[in-house]
Amino acid sequence: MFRHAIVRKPCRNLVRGISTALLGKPDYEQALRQHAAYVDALRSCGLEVVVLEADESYPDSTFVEDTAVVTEKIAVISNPGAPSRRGEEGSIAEALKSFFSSLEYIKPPGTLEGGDVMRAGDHFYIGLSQRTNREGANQLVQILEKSGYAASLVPLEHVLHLKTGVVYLENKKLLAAGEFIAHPVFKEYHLIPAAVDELYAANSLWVNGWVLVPAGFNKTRRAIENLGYSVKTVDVSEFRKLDGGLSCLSLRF
Ligand code: CIR
Repeated sequence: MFRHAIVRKPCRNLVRGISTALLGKPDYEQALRQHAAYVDALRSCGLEVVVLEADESYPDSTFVEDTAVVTEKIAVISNPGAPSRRGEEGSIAEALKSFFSSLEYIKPPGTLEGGDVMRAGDHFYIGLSQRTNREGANQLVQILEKSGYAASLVPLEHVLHLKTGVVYLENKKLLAAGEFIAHPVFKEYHLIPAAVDELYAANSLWVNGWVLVPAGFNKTRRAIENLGYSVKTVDVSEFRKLDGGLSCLSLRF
């Protein structure tokens, strides 16, 4: 169960964020409203949410998930692989110091973004992506193993981050899309495929028994409901324009 979340309000410079989505520029006011509703949804799942002020120096800084890997035992500050995102992690480290007496760090030449790290129980899957290199992933494996966790590496083919395409819904269930549907590394799990025309909905988010699903992806929402989960839909259309999804917008621990 999670008790806390850290989020950061989107900044006006959001429109300059990295994007491959070809969905147009995000609307800042709409992004602010959607972000506030996202925070409400996290609170309604029982989380205490720290809301950091926007940081105009970093267009993508609302996607805080990429800046750290946090569990009930450890907080690891990442070294983002995207040059324009390097430095976002500094203020996240400051925020995490209120919860952890010491922090771990991914150090250059290692790069790692938290979106590439999926926890399933005490096992962590780390995607090797354009953003997370083998050196960064290996540093994280060492830190995790020191704390009693296990980890394995998953080379990615098409997606931005591991959790763009696969998320853990607890109880041995994975919601997956595209390259992860028949991936041998996940064969021990019960796999729920996101609908083929709803790949974006693979980035849904389990929070304390609820599953947050992006609004507008009804087939995937129904598939998750049919498993017995209570679903909350949250509209994140403005963040989707920057390749971001529900998990990207918070650190949960
Ligand atoms: C980026 O390309 O870094 C941002 N525009 C989107 C980050 C999404 N984060 C995530 O999947 N964890």
